[in-house]
Amino acid sequence: MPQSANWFIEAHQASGSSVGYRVEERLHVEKTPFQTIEIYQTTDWGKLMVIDDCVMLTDRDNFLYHEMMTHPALFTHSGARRVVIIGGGDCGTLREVLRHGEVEQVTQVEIDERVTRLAERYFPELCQANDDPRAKLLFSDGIAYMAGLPEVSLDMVIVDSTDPAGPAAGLFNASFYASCYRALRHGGILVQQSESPIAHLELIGTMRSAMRSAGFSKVKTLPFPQPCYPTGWWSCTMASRGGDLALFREDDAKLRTFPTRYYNPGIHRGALALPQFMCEAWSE
Ligand code: AG3
Repeated sequence: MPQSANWFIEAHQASGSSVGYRVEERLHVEKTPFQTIEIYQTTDWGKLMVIDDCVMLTDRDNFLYHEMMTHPALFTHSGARRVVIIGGGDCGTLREVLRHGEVEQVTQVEIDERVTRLAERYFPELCQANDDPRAKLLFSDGIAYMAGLPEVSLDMVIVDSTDPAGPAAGLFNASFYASCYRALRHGGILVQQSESPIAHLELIGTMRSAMRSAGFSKVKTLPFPQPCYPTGWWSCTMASRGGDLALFREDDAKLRTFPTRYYNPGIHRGALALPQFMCEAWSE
C-alpha cells in the first residue's frame, strides 16, 4: 500500500473512488460559519483549495472547469449583457465571464466571503479581473438573492457551487430554478455545475427534470474532463428560456479575442455530443 502521509485524498463515498495529491504543506485551514476551507501546496499541481474535504480547484487544472462553465453558454447566447454568478467565490468563473466584451455587468453572489479572501491570497491569478468596473462582488445567500431579483432582468445565471450538500443543497431544486427562470429575459440561459456523468447520472437527470418543470424549454448537459474532481469527469448543464442550446456563435468563438486553454469551437461541438449512456438515460 502506498504511503498516504503526505497526500491529500478526497475519498468519494458515492463512487467508492478517490482523487489525491502529494502535498508539501498545508498553508491554511479555517472554519468559517459555513464550512471548513483548507489550502495546500502540492508538489505537482500548484495550490489546492479544499472545502469540507472536497477538492474545489488546483492551479493546474481549474481552467477546464472554469472555461466550460462560461464560454459554451456565453457563445450560445446571442449577447449576454447582465450575468449573475451564484457561488464562484474563488473568482475563476468571474474572470472567464469578464473576458466577453458583450458583458456589461456581472454580479457574483458568494455566501462565504472567506473563500474569496483566501482566493485573493492564494490564487491571485483567478482574482485578477476582480477590479473590473463591470464586476460586483456580493457576499450573501444566492437563493434569497435570486428570489428577490426583478423579473426578466438578466441574461445568464451561472451556478458555480459545491456539491448538493451543506450551503449548496438548495441550489439544485425546482424552486431555485423557478427564481432563475423568472429573473431571466427571453433567450436567457442558466448554467450549473452538474457533477460527474459516471457517478451522478441520477442527480443530473433530477436536475434536468427540475429545470424543465421550472419552465426552461431546452436543457443540455455538456461533459468535460476535470482530473481534480471525483472520477475525473465532470459536467455542466445549461437550460434556456426560449433559445436553442445546440447552436452557438461558432465564428465568434473561433475569432475570440482572449486566450483559452481548453475551449474552442471544436471542443464546444464535441461537448454537445452526448455519450450513448447519457442519451439513453434522457432520450436526447
Ligand atoms: N466547484 C466545485 C464542484 C464540486 C466538486 N466536488 C467535489 N470535489 N466533490 C467550485 C469550485 C470552482 N470554482
